[in-house]
Amino acid sequence: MTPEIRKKLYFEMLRIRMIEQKIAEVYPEQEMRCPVHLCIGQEAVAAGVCANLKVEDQVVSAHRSHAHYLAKGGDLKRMLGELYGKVSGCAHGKGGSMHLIDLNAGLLAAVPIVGSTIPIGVGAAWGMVMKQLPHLVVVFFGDGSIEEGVFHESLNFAALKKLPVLFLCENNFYSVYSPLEVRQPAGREIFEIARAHGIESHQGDGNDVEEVYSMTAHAVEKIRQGKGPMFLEFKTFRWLEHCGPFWDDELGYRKENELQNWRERCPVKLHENKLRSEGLLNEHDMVPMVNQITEEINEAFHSAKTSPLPPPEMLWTHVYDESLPTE
Ligand SMILES: Cc1ncc(C[n+]2csc(CCOP(=O)(O)OP(=O)(O)O)c2C)c(N)n1
Repeated sequence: MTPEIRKKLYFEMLRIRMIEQKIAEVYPEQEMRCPVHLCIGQEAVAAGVCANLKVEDQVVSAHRSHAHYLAKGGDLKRMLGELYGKVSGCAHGKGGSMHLIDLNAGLLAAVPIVGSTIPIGVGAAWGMVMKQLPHLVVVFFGDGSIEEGVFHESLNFAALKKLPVLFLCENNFYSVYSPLEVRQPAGREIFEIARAHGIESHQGDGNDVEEVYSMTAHAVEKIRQGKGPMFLEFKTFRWLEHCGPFWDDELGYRKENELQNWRERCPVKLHENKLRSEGLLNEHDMVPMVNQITEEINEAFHSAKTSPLPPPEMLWTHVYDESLPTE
């Protein structure tokens, strides 16, 4: 891995972290009129995976989608416009945080019905095959998705048709307040379920961005060679409440010290320390980086806050794709 890639991964994670921290900070102003599911603590997965993708590769995501959107090259102004429900938003302000889309960047859809994006991604991958395009699709989903029946149908179909799809499970151990222990038999590993469908599957450390990057590079290479789907499970942890900008550890649904232990393994800090110890990053690099991101964030928030709301007549637009033949 070149020093440039390693530094780019750091910048990407820092940018996602700073954007989400700003969303958390201003959310209580009550101007963003949609729920937000923040991914603070999970930045390494989005950054490490998407750094291996081309613009033409497609990504689908679920309710916790900001990092995937940003890492895939989605436009920040259009993302924040969407969170503020404004016409400048990437879904014209009609979708909110859980319906991000940026076709120019290959972000096909974010859909919050748990598990629902898995067959959408498989369909998109099948489309790639039918159109003989050399690209692939990445489906991001959480550990909660594996309990939906459509997960198994989709994996079976993708394996059967050898589709160019990477199933990417971000295992943060909780579905809202329910830990994996009350949802899955003891000792069952998620990546092994995928393996049982005949798909090459691996498990990695989702807080180590270099591991995420390398494992994804291997998977993407195989998929591009036409070897069919791959499955990666990365273990990581969400720091804040399931939905919203606040901390909720006082509720006691997580094990004692669990959050603290994961915070000590902050993906951004881990990578920063590594780069610093190798002399690849120092204070002189950090200051302009932080300034650049801060400026970008301020501009994007200003744009989102000052953009108009969609006019009432827009209620009837973008409901169906009018360009499609009706017969
Ligand atoms: C079919 C369906 N059931 C329940 C919900 C409510 N719900 C929203 S997010 C969520 C938890 C999903 O957990 P996971 O997939 O592990 O993602 P995480 O929130 O941990 O990132 C649930 C149950 C939903 N959106 N869709």
